[in-house]
Amino acid sequence: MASERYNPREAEPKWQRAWEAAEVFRTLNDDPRPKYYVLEMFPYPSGRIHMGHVRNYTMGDVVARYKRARGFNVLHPMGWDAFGLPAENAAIQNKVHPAKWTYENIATMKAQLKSMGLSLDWAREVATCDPSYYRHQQKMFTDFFKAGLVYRSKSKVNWDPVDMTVLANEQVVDGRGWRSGAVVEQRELEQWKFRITAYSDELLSALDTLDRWPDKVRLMQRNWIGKSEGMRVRFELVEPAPNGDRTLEIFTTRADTLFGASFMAIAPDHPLAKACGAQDPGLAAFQEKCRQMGTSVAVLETAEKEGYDTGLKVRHPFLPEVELTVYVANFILMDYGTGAIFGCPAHDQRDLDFARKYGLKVIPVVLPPAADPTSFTIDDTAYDGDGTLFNSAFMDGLPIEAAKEAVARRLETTDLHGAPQGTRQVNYRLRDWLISRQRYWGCPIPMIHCEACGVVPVPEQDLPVRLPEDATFDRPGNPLDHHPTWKHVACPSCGGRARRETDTMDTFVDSSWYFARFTDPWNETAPTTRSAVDGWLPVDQYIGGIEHAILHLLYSRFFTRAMRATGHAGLDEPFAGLFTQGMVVHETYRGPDGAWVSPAEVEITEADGKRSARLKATGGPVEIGGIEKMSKSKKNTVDPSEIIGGWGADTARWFMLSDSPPERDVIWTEAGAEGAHRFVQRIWRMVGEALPFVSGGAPALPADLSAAGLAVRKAAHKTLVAVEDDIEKLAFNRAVARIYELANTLQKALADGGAGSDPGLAAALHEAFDILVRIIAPMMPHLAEECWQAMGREGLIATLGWPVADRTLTVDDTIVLPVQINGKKRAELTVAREAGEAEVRAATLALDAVVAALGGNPPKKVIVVPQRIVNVVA
Ligand code: ANZ
Ligand code: ZN
Repeated sequence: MASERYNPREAEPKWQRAWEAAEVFRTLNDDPRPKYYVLEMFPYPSGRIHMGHVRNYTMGDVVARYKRARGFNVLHPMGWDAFGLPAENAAIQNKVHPAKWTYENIATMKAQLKSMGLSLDWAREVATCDPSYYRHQQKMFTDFFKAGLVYRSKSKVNWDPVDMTVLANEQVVDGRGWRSGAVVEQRELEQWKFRITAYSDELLSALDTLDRWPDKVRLMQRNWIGKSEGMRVRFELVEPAPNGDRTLEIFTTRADTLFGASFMAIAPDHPLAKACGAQDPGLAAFQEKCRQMGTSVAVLETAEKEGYDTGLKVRHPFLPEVELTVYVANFILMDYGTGAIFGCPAHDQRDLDFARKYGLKVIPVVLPPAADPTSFTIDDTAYDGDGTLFNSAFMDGLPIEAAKEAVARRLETTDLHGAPQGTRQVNYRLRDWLISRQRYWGCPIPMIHCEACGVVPVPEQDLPVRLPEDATFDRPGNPLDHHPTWKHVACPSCGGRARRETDTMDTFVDSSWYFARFTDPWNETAPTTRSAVDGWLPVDQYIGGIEHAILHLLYSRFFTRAMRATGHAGLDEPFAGLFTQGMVVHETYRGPDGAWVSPAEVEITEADGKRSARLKATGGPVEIGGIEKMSKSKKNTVDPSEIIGGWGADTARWFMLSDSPPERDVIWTEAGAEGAHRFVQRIWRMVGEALPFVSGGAPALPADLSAAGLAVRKAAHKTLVAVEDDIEKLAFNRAVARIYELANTLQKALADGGAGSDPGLAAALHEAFDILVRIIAPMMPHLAEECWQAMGREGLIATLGWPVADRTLTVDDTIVLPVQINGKKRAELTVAREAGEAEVRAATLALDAVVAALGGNPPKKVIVVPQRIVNVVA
């Protein structure tokens, strides 16, 4: 058998069938063993799996198989994030129904995932587009509504007038709809929202408890929630405004800089701006211009700061003689703070840009440490660092924080028209989550509009509100809205004529609770079963891409809290451990005409260390470009099915784990995959060569093991312990490297040929191969089973416990000391850890290198630094 090559095309499907027949990966909720929930972010069924999926799911599978072997009741489910725009676009372009398109893709991708040999409990599969899933989402929506966590309000949205739909900020490219190319308008529409801001503070503070999340993800969430502590300050208008207002209220985090104020600015849609615009056509035109620009962060950060003088003035709170002009400015947002600010150009860059443009004063009030107050000036960079106050009356000499406190106390106790002039205020950048989408392929929002009763939730017994199957996609706008009958219903409350909500939910809603549904997907009457969801959650290890670091994770954290508030779950945090894996990247290629060509079309040759490429088909020249994230647009993708169909799943899995730390990008190369495959074959060959010693039952280990036998045992047990540690830390590449080392050691031991006459070594090899095959099993499960069978072992490795390491073998009882001769390192000495000075000295002088250097003369000196180094002076 040693000469036979391992054939993954036969072995892999065979073992997959064996696992399935034995229901090895079926997970029971009432299993008494300790639970372990490992989950990878479920895929969008776009058509076929890509290498990113292979990497992500391989990592999760290693953890799942390892934890199973360690005695946990492992939950490792899979499903489909199946609603979304691509299905609807396919319907428009190819005249295929979104459901058909989606379910066909699911079938294809499921077969692909199965070919990877993932240890998934497919019995728990869910697809979010299935009424058996979304009915429960609708139930929770109505529960959230009743709990005040869902509401409807007017919101400014990006409106694509050609596609007749609302666009997310990311779908607006240079002010135009990403698909239609039409100039996007800002419209006020009634939209459904989740009250995520009810949990702003909790979502922020609980980040501190997520100690198994990457710091960078926690930081991104922290910034997204954006807590800022500041003050609301009311400024008195010198003349009452056209709408009768006598004060203008602003929000600031830097009340300490009040003496540096040189203007006021309000948002274009601030009530005061509207009142002034009604009387000033120039202002109205400016407001319209701002409206067209939109309010996305990218736009606000890059657009030139512009303003329009309203003619209004306010009085400075501490300097009654100072009057500040009120501008309408394009960089002030209405939905943050109060939609109004005081501008302090010296210490805020936007304010400085604005002041320079309109020739306003720049008054520095914070002096950097060691700067000279008589000469310190601001040119074109605002100073936002630390310092002490100056030019600031009662605050002079105070550090910033103390100055904030001083000014707060003063404003809180100053009266302005019967109210304190200032109040402390905490603000969050986080906004409520707008979930309305004017789309067909999403979860219908289960609400009914009745003229008499208002909005009425669809009663539970009428759920699910199913999508009509006979929708049409041949014109712009929302197919649910066009549908001739779907939206016409009787009001559940008064029985009168009413209209269904035709908006569907943002698909992020679907993915905000799927991890909870997996815990009991069979429950037909409720979204969750409390014993199951509370028993399984939190997910012990969640693995996915960094692109979901903010929204998906934050929404899921919100949803879990909302589920708790409505009795659907009993905990706050869904994911105890989070790991974000790097991307799969690949070289790019351009053909003779400059167009991208795929790796499959390219032949690479290497001559004199230089790589060159040409087209396989025509021999035409190909330019080798940079290494980039695999993407269809650059055609630098590799099809997982081709890899799996050719080299086998284990090769793909092994390579995905081997080359880089899992959090970094991994470069997919043909050579790397080939190397992984060589290793697969090498393990197989070694097992074949070792069969005389390793087949059948374990021989007893003799008490007086030979040195060779002991070395093999030590190598095996050390590797075992290290691999355990690596997998626990998700350091898969390190585990792989150690397994390579062990394979080398075992290969050498076999090659030395001593095992035939050394029963101790033979027994050690028996044990070592046992360990080797079982520790590769989480990574290369098919190969492991095949080897296990060849070695004549019983049962499936997939059902076996993890080998138990003998810790006495993993501590070294010898040490290696460097030996220097006249100050230069010339040799190494291996001695017993407890060896005394005399012993070390004698052993040193017996070393070949030392004997040669001394040339028969006695050494002038031998200095032994115990446990560290030996110096010989010749
Ligand atoms: C005066 C000031 C002086 C400010 C200074 C900053 C530096 P964060 O930390 O993000 O909360 N601001 C307040 N409301 C705004 C709005 N609706 N649109 C645009 N900008 C707004 O930022 C708070 C600061 O952002 C506030 O503090 C205010 O400018 C500005 F040296 O007030 B500051
Ligand atoms: Zn009614």
